[in-house]
Amino acid sequence: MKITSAKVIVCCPGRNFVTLKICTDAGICGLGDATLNGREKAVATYLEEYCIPALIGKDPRNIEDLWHYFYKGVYWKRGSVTMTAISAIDMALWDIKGKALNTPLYNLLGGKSRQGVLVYAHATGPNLEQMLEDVSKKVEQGYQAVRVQSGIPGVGRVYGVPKSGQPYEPAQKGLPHEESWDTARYLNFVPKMFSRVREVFGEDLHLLHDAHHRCTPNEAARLARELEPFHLFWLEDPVSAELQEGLRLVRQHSTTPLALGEVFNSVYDCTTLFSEQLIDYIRMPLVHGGGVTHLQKVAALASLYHIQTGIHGATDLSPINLAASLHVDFAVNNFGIQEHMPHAEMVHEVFQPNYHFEKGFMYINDAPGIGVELNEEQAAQYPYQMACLPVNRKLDGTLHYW
Ligand code: KDG
Ligand code: MG
Repeated sequence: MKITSAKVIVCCPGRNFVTLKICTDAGICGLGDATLNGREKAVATYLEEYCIPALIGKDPRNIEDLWHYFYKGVYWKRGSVTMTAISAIDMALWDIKGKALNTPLYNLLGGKSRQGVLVYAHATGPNLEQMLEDVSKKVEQGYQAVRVQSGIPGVGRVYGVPKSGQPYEPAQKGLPHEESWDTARYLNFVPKMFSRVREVFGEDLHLLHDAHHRCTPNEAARLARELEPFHLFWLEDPVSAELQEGLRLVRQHSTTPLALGEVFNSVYDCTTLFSEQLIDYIRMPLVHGGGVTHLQKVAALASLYHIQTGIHGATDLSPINLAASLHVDFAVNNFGIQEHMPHAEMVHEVFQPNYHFEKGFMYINDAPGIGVELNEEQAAQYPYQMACLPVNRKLDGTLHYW
């Protein structure tokens, strides 16, 4: 089999998505997600200018070899843009392989290790009461695990907390907008927030929280320790993990489970965290973390250190990425939980998914490959619109430095 053509499709059904489509002389095409929120065109250009010309004529069945060709062969290893491009190629090749063998991707990864994939929902609100209402909604929908975020009294617009009634979407049209932050108010507020959530919803609901890299290791240690009575499923990104050693301090002071890695793009971002057992869940997404091929290796290494997966699944990653993640979730032994933020209806005019949610779990049908269809005519109805993630300033105007 040979690759005969490949193209990049950029569309904006409510938000931007970048998709790579690779076709072969066998008449089989595969799809890969290449969306890097706020930097979509950088990945599209990287693919169009450098990767696609090098893919033509290659045998798509040699996925491992092609992964290393694009990883090692360029000399400039790693980085979000490069790794997102490699991820898209990798996903599309696995999609082709599944279709060529007429089997769903999970079968090629060792088969199913479980009957359903436990997922967590997002509950948010500009204040405590509205956040509690949103938790109720998620519980009514059947979720057994809920990530809880709320506006903080005395702090303006907070990252990841949409205005009342609006869906979660941290990227805004145009250049980056500015949000505010105050760590002291945040640290005082969050334990009170979880105390209230436990009071209303009891002990059985799994609760998660994302600190969005806002704390120093010492602040994060205090937060993790003060959250212990509320038995979180995890505390996510308490610190920015460029300094992996920073997690030692957090770990030494608390038993609250820690989840990191949604911004990682290589196993080398994880080695200290894994080998010193500094985290409990690894959040690396397929789309920025080298695709199925690399995630399998990350999951395998994590399993040696009693670390489980908790793959990133926000709505800025396309349905192709979510479906591919679910195949990995089904297959790996050390699966923990999968993030689930349902895409807006408009997104499903373009991407027809093969998964569904029921009573706290997600399921995937047996369509071959990754199993998501792309409607290119519909995609063309929604042209790219520039959008960026926000920057964060402390209340005195200082750009947040973590
Ligand atoms: O593009 C940024 C989002 O993917 C991120 O804000 C989502 O933190 C996030 C999460 O945990 O889903
Ligand atoms: Mg996060």
